[in-house]
Order: sequence, then C-alpha cells, then structure tokens
Amino acid sequence: MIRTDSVENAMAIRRQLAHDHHRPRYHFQAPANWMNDPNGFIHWRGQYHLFYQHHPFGPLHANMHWGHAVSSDLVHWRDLPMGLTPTPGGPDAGGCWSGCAVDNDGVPTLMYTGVSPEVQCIATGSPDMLTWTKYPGNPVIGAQPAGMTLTGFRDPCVWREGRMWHMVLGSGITSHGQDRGAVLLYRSPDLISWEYLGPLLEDDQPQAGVVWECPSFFPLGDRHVLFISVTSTGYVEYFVGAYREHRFEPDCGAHLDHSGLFYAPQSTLDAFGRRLLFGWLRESRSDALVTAAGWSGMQSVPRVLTLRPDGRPGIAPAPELSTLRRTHWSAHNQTIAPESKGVLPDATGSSLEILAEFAPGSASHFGLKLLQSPDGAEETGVVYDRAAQTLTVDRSRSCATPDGVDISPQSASLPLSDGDTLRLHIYLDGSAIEIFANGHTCLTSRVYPSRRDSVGLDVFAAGGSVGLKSLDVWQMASIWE
Ligand code: DQQ
Repeated sequence: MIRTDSVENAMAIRRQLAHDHHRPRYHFQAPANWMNDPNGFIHWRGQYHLFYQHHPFGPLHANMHWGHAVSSDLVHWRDLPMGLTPTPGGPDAGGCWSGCAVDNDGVPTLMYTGVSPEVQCIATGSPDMLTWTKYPGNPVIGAQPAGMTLTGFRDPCVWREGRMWHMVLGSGITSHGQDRGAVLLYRSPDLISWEYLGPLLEDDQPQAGVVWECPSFFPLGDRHVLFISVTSTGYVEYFVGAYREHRFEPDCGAHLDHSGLFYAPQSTLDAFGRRLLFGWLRESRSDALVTAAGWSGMQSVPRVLTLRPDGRPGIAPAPELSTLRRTHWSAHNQTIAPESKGVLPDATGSSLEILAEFAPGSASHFGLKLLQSPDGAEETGVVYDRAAQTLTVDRSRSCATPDGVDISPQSASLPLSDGDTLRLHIYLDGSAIEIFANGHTCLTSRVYPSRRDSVGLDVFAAGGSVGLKSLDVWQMASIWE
C-alpha cells in the first residue's frame, strides 16, 4: 500500500508513478491513491490554495481526508501537509467530506461536511494555512431542518452578504413519497450559529434518492450562477438567474460539461476579479484497473468563467496554462480530403495542447485523431458530424484491450450556422481529454490506450473535404519538473 498522508515523500511517489502513461503531466492530481472533489479553493495572500477529497491509504473512495496544495501561478503546485483528517469519535469520524474555504476577517476558515450522519463542521487555519484546528463545538449544524426529510445534507458553499454569512448545502427533499434534488439556504452572523432560510432551488422533476451535491453559488456579472452535481445522472448543471431577497429565479440552465466525467466543480474569485473553477475528472475504467494503477481521479485544468452576451456562462482554460507550452508545430490553410494523411507528422505526444480551426466543406464528418498508434490500431477520434451537428469523442478504438474500460462515445450538440467555423481547443494529458469548442461547449473525456506508442496526431475528413484554417500543437511541460 502506498501512503500519501505525509508530504515528505509526495514528490518521490509522484516520480515513482510517472512511468504510467495514463497519468497526466500537467493536470493537478494527488501523489497517488484516490482523489475526487476540489475543496476549499481560495486565493489567499497571493497564492492559490486547493484542497481536495483524498483517501491517503487506497485508490478507491473511502476515509475522506482533505489533501492540500498551493500554487502561485495556478499551474505549478506544491504539496502541503494534509488539510483535514477525520477525528476518531468526532462528528467527522467517518470522513471529512466536501466544503469550502472563506476569509473570516483574516482567519482562514474551512467549512465542510462530517460523516456519518452528514453534519456541518468548521476548522480555522494558521495564517500560512499549514495547521488547522477544528472548532471544539463541532458540528455547527448537527441536525437537518425540523420537519423535513432529506436525501442528503452536505457540501457547504459559504459567502458573505453584507454583515451576514450565507451558505448553500447540497440536498434533496422528500415529500409525498417523491425525492427532488434541492439546494438549501442558510445564514449566520458568525459561521457558528446558523438559521435555515428555506430551499434556494428545488427540482421540478422527482428522481428517487437524488441529491444535488456540491452546490456552488456566486455572482457573475449582473447575474447569479448556481452549479449542482446530480447524483442520479452524474452531470453538472448550471443555472443563471436573478438572486433577490433569498430567492433565486433561474432563467436558463443546461449541462456545464457534456460528459459525466467532469463533476463537483468548485469556483472562487481571485484577487484579479476572475471567477476560477476546478472540477474533478473521474475515471472511466473499472475499480480493478484503478486498484492496479494505484491512483484515481485528477482535477480539470483551471477554467475561467465569464458571462456571455447571450446570458450563459462562458468557460475558457486559464491563460496561465500557456506557460507550459514547449515545442510548437503548426499548419495553415490546407484542404483535407479523405485520403489526406500526416498533416503534421512530427507532432506527437500524449501531453499536448491543440488549437484547430476547421471551415466545414463537403465532408460529412471531420476532426482530429489523437493518441494514434503507428499502425492505426489504436486512436481516439474527435469527430464533428455535420448532419447531426454534434461533436463526439469516439473512444471505440482508444484502447486495444478494453476490458474494464468504458469506450462508449461522448457527444455534445454543437450547431454551426452557415459560415461558422469549428474552433477546438483541446488539452490532452495522458488519459485526460478536455475540449473547449467555439468558446462555449465543454466536453471532457478519459481514454486509456494500451500502447505507449499511441502518441500520433492527425486531422481527417470523411465523405468530402474540409478546410483546415489552422492547426497549432504544443508539447506541454510537466508541472512537477
Ligand atoms: N463527494 C464528497 C461529498 C460530495 C461528493 C464525498 C461529490 O461531499 O457530495 O467524497 O462527488
């Protein structure tokens, strides 16, 4: 068993696992073992602090601690000692589940869910955030609101509104034999005594046992945005709307990412006024394969949120990522026909950033092939289907030995009007693929090529030709070197 409860050997463990070609080089992840939700993400005294759900003694979900890392540039991270550890006999004996960090007049404070049962706890930190003291009166919320039956009661997201603290909790409300995902709103003068104000939002559709987990609620431009992670579907939904007098009235909502592999995102406002976001990239392979690998889960690349003119959230990779760019290859203004091959033959690798712009022509399908083996037996397609107007990650041939690996396709609807180009911004990193399309559509995938030489890249067209306006590919540096 690899132990990751001590910061001393974290780098040695990272080096030990670096031979695994499914490990990312520039996505943040735990040194080894299990990682899931980002927690306590905060820009504190000029540094980004990121905590995360972590099981330091095994690669599957159990025994939740808060791992902790710090970065001055949002890209390179340094492991810090564990943030939170379950206290035997305490309200978090069964695990320190997700939560947030706030600045309480200069005192860094974590609010999180202790289990089991699910109760809310706080811990205060030293100014350098290296030591944490749990509040002796924990839990600060030990009981669910009187008279309510809930499917879940967890994942506090806290903010200050005037002189009062406010908080939303992930939940689901059972009523007349039906469960509906819900987010509960509370307020407090001191982070310790909390008053329940009512549901901030409740689903209009019932789903048995559903919990709206990991709510994240914040102002964006002149609107408010709510993210929830839905247990029954595995997707993250966003809502944009008006928040007044403790009521949130959404006027639009949709998937935040078009695959269920991006989950439990958490956002923070940094000192530059940017709304930043990390999400957990789940595995797409069996527990047996995860156990053999000795690690599970990573964080997405840092994403920047904005409000687009159409009132929906815009999501873009943080510009700091460009500091990782190394060798660069590019091609411009080419016509790609079905027989075209090898547009950038030297551009290979499994940790790449790719910018591609296509002008649709007569091709029925076009796009990119990633992680291609020299004989073409393994490859992952990023395919635009003109008739269906969809963008798909085709994983059917991503792994020649797919036992225990999910190779089902992942698709996003992406209509293009006449004259529109398809602009793909792709971060490929070991087994992770994050796609940002036309500045508004996110599609996250995981693939597990069996071969180490599955590192080729190409563009393709089928059923006709497509214009490749530009293709830029960078090899990306490791964030640990
Ligand atoms: N993960 C945490 C919970 C949260 C869930 C437990 C979402 O707090 O609801 O690890 O992935």
